Amino acid sequence: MKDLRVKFRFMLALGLSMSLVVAHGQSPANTKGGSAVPIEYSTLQYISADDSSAVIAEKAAKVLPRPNQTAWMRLERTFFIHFGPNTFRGVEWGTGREDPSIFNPTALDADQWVRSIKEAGGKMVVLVCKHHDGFNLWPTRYSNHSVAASPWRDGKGNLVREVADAARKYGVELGVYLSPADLYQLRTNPTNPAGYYGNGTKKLPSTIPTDPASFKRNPSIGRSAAPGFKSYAYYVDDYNRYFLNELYELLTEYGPIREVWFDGANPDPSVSEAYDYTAWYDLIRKLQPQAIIFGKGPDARWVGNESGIGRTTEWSVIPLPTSPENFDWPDMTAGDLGSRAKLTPGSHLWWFPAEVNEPILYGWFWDSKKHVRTAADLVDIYYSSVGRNGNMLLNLSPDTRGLIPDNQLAHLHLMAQVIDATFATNLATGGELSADQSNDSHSPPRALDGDLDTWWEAAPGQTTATLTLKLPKETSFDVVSLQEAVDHRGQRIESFSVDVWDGSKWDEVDHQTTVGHKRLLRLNTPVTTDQVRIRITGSRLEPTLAEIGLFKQAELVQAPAISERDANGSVTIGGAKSFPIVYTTDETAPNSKSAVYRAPIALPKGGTVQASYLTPDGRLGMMGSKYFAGLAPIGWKVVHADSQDDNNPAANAVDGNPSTLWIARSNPPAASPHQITVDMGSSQRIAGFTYLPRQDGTHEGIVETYRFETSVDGQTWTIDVDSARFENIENNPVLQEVSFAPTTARFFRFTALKELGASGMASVAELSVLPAEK
Ligand code: FUL
Repeated sequence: MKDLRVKFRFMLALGLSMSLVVAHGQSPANTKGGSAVPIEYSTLQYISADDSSAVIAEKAAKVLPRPNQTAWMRLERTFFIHFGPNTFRGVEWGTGREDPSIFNPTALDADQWVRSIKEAGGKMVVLVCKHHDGFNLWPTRYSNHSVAASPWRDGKGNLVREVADAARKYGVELGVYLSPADLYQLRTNPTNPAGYYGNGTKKLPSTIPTDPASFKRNPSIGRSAAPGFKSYAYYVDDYNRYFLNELYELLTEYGPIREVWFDGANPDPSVSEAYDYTAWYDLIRKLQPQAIIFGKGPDARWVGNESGIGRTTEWSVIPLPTSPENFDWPDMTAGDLGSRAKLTPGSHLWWFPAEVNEPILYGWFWDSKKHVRTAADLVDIYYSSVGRNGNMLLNLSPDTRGLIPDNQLAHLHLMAQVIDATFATNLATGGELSADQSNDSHSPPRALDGDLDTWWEAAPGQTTATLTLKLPKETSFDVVSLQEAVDHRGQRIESFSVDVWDGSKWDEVDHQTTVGHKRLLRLNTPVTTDQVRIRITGSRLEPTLAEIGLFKQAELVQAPAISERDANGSVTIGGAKSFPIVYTTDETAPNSKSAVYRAPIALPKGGTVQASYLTPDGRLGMMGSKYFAGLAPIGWKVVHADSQDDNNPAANAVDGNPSTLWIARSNPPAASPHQITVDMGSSQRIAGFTYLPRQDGTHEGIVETYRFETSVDGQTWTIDVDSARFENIENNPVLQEVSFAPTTARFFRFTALKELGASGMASVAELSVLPAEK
């Protein structure tokens, strides 16, 4: 009985309904004494040892999203804001030792933030309310380390309030990011000796919200509950009580909250603290049942990178090795998370959609040196996130004024214009959709009615189907949009092709795997036809389509392609269009008078190439942009490396090719720490270096902590940077640029002091140095 009660409490904590409990306990084998037991739709299914492959597929097809997920998936375009002490220090991760006086934006305008998001088609803003440094952007009752201790608005400011007010004004939903890792509260933080994090206190009966005056003495004493909310009892230690009280404040004082974002990252794991996720989830469900719990939580999963790239096969139904109430929600970064091969006996099938987060800068917090992703890149990201069955969560970074700078806004607005213009008119509307067979209650026109809650469905027993769309007239399009009726029928389609009629035969223009909430296919060149065919070639159960769309991008939406820089320091530009390409290398946007591209561009000292197509009537297409950091390795030689893998020699670290690696082996005779010395052939005046971590999606050997030294003669060495860390490199392995005092050197030495992964090897895609003068 006790067990059952505990289980029921967990289920409530996860927001599961009783229907789920019944479904969870159903006869999993689907047969009993020879007679078939129907498999009901449910938010959770369990695969038994004796389930046939057909039963497994049916169970996977009958997992439905929970109500909070339905609303969330339909937001599609959402935004993050990272702003805090890190903004003022130009770092990605803080230390928790920052003086709150550094938080002093001079012109902060949350209205500008949310207005920009609204204008960019954003449906939600997730505000980082407390990052890993532990500084609170609202005047919490439970810590002095907050805006109240800063000079901003004379210590009377509340940034969560300002963002919440602006969100309400613009009809944008609100989410909150609250970092579980908290360096200010860390027991070992000398600036806060009374820190709660990992302080080893006993769990005590605690009323949430706790009376701040008796937080440590007797936390069973509560303060008054927020209007319209109740108080709750938990049995927790100091840090979890602190965290629950912060959650309580954020979830009761700022209106409806759509998402609570739990980051798994922890810059200082030397002190351990057991997060009481069960209590946190329970409190969230009680205070804001419609909220999505992201990341370290049951409702939405990190796609696995911070570059905006979803999987081409992206299942929202994910097999969990244990029941959701007992699962600890690790990062799921493997390529295949949900194919049939993964649906094995003992799995609990759970709706767990992807969220695809990416910063507009090459980093989460603003710094004047960080480059902005171009509108063309952002449009690509839209297709690789929303277009691959995931929500897009694009971060904007206000600067030290407290404003989103113009260079971010320009690209943001152009991205939105392009996307909005592309999807303004569904060219399939008015067409006649038929299917080779259909369920009587779900005829083809339902996939063209603009309503996600009505759908076409294949006839009972059919798992393949052909739908034919006859267009009223010849139409050109280059984007195909498909949406399954996931909220009513789950995710089913496993493979499909799109064909167009060329007047005498069908030509296949694309073949893909999953669809889910939304799948966008972007064709390289537009096709013109009066008939389109969608062939569903594999499905877990009768396939469905809630909506079909055909769209046409503006002519010059795809930017010219800028190559990597070769070993001689040259960059080439190419593209699918026959128009001339104009370009610049001085960071200004190209215009009709800019140089016309004719031959490879020499960039031996690094720089930025920006390029657009130019039409004969003087119109410019979208701009492509690529930044090349540091000196090209012309004439460079590796003079020493502690070791090298046979297929990944040390020379690869300075070959100008980002896709080849130097891998230093972990086994003898490799020295530890791993080290490489490079002779640049002649003396250079330099002021920094760059490290490009491997870009192949693997993290093994990526250098996290390093030393960088320079030398004139290869004998006497100067340490330019020692024991420094590439912050957040595990989650966001982008190019790292490190500046130091200008110096003259012919040799440099890079030492890996700590790498990611357990194998003990180090990996480097490229190393270079930054010239003191460009
Ligand atoms: C990461 C964090 O470490 C970054 O600083 C950022 O907040 C990003 C969204 O998540 O894991």
